[in-house]
Formats: sequence, structure tokens, C-alpha cells
Amino acid sequence: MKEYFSDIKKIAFEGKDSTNDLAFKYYNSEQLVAGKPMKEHLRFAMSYWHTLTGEGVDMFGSGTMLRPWDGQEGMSLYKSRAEAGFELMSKLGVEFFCFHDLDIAPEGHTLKEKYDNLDEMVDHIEHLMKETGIKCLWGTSNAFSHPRFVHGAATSPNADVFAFAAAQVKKALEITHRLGGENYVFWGGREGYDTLLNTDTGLEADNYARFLKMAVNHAKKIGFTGQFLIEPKPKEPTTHQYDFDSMTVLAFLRKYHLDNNFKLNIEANHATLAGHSFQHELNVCRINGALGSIDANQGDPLVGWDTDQFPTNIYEATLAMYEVLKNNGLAPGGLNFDAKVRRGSFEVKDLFISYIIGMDTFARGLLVADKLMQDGVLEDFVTKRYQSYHSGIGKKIINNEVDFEDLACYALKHDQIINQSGRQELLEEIINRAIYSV
Ligand code: XUL
Ligand code: CO
Repeated sequence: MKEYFSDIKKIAFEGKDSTNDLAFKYYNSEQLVAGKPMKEHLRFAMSYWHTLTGEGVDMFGSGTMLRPWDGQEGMSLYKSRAEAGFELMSKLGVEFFCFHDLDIAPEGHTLKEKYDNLDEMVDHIEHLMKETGIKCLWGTSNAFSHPRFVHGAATSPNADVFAFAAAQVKKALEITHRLGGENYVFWGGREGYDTLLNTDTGLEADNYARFLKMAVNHAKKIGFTGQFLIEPKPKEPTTHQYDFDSMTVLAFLRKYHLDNNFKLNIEANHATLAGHSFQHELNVCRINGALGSIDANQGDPLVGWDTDQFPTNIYEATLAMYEVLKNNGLAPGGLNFDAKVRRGSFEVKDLFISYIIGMDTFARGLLVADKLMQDGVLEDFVTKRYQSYHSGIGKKIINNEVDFEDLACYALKHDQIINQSGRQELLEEIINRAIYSV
């Protein structure tokens, strides 16, 4: 097979003292952590869009990326990108990929042409998957880029757009199934509004639910048993996105009785856009049994939009992996690097370096989180903090044995309250120490 990145060899694990830019310092795929190889905890995935189709365009300028497939066009461009993508994943030891329909094949002039292009590319990708052993973590449909989706897809006021989006998702689901995808993701794209003045929010929410139900039914029809995921995001591209954050999505799913069919795909940069921490969103999902998968990236607090940067923040990765360990893992989900190199980092080498840093950051986060779990200091602290519910009046509250009258009677006799310190700084010091130690 043609080699696209011939200057770069397979990336090896060299340990934390290595100064080789093109080596792992922490990610050692087979190293056992909490009884499982690292790679099984992390289930890293390449995002097809940022890695292969992204050109470094922003609203002030055109693409800057220098890529070995530059100059090619049509299907041959798409085939080269796919081949290069599988070479990149093999060299990095990334075992999964995630894709939108539009990433892998050209749009075409008609829907039929779009379907045909997809079929041709799926044959090609299927072959590359067999050759490399790389698997599909999830597929999705891009129902937001084309001008027809200007007012949304499933929440468009135009029923023809709803139908077109359905035809698109039907096909995306079928090709994800064909490629053995373990999950299927819905990111709302333009499902939201720019102004309430022209929007029937009630009808749009009902239609969105109808659309998701049809997807669930179609999955049953074709025998797709993968996990459905919704990816919350509060704003961008629309002023308000219906899948604002985890709690909003959970309430929506429960209202329409879809909560047994969907889990959530949590993206770090979307969490911070919603005014939450990444850990908060993971925690909300975990305690609701809805943590499905992760889009691993980070934002820039000084910029304030979805900058989709490669994750380098050890502290955040530690807290995220702490939630993942408490969740007993992510499978069938994984850690998809929904991340792109900066516009100024336009060389192929930057692409490899970015993945290495992202993978090392989460590997180290996993090691620190495992240490915290093993030491059990945080767990013990939390258990003790709630010990008033283990006996006496607290136990009666937990067992639903008391009402307001009983509690008023109790409080009248115990009204001189004594509280205990929350020790936040001490707990933060414990996390710092665990980070220094790994
Ligand atoms: C957009 C985003 C998407 C989804 C898939 O912010 O995160 O790339 O992950 O459509
Ligand atoms: Co994402």
C-alpha cells in the first residue's frame, strides 16, 4: 500500500524521561491499570473530520494545512484521505475512528448520487479496516453544513428538510452498521434557534423526538444494536441549541420516553461553553446511568468558542478519568479526539505530535485517577461527609420513614446545628500530590 507519511515511523512508548517528540511518554497500550490494559480503558478514536478533511479554514482566511493528498480531487481525493487516515491510526496505535457521512464521500448533485458515493467509499473503508484491524467507534450524519439545513434538520420549519435529513440519517445508520460501528451519534448541528420571534419551540421539540424515534425504529429494522448517543452543546452555530447540556438532554429524553434508547456523548469544550466543567457533565451522566462516550478536547478560556483543541490539561484529564473509572469504563463508547491542530500548526508532524500529546495526557490522567481510586482518600472523605445519613434521623430520611411533622419535632430538640469543614483545599492538595507522584 502507498505510504503517505513516510518520514514518520510507528510511534513507540519510550517512558516519561524520553525527549523524543514522536514517542509516547505515558501511553503504553498494553500496560495493566486496574486489571485492564490501558488501551481498553481509553479506547482512543480519530475524528475523521478534523484529521482528514479539516483544512484550517477560519472566518478570516482559507486553509493552511499541508497534506500529502493536496491537489487531488473527486473520489480519488476521498480515497487517498481514507488510506492516509488508516496509516496515521496504525502508526499511532489508535484503534477506532469516528466519521460523518459527509467526511468520507462527496455530497453529489442529488441524493441518489450521495448514496452511491457513500457506497463506493464504504467498500474502500471496509477494506482498509480489514487490512489494519481498526474499528469504527461511531458514525453520524452531517445535517448542518449544506445550505438546505439553514433552519435546522429535524427541527426545520420545512417538512421537506425533515424528510431529507431522515433519508440522510437512514443511510448514515446503515453504513455505520455495515462498518460495525459500536455507537451512532446525534449532534444537534443546527437543531436550535437564532430568535424565538420566528420559532415554534414546542413543535420543533416534538419533531426532534419524532425523528429520534424513527431512527431507533430503523435501527431495529436493520439489526443495528449499537448504542445511540446524543452530544450536548449549548450554542454555536445557533444562538441556542436544544441539546444545551446533559441535564437538558436527559429531561428531553425522559419527556419523550427515549431515555432507555440513548446515552450521552460528552465533549469537554461543549461542557465549558455551557458554563460547566468537563467533570460536571461526566458526573451528571454517570449518576444518571447515561455516560456513553467522550469527545476529548479542550477550549481556550480566553477565546470563548468551540476551539476544539487537543487535550493537554492533566488536571482535567485526571478528573475525567476519575469519573470514567467510577463509571466502570466507557465501552462501547470511547475517547474520540474531536480536536484539531491550530491553523498555524500546518505540517503533518503537528498532526502526529497533537495525537501523541492527547493520548499521553489521558494516559497520565488514567494513571493518576487510578491512584486516587486505589488510595481511596477522596472516596472515604465523601462517605464520611454524609455519615449523618447512616444512622439516626438521617437513616430514617433515607428510608422514607419520616415526614415534615416528624422532622419538625426532631429539629425542635436539635436546633443547635454543628457543621464540618468541606476541606476543599485539602482535597485539591491530594489531587496535586497524586499528579506529582505518577
Ligand atoms: C461539533 C461537534 C461535532 C460532533 C459530531 O461541535 O462536536 O463534531 O462531535 O457531529
Ligand atoms: Co464533538
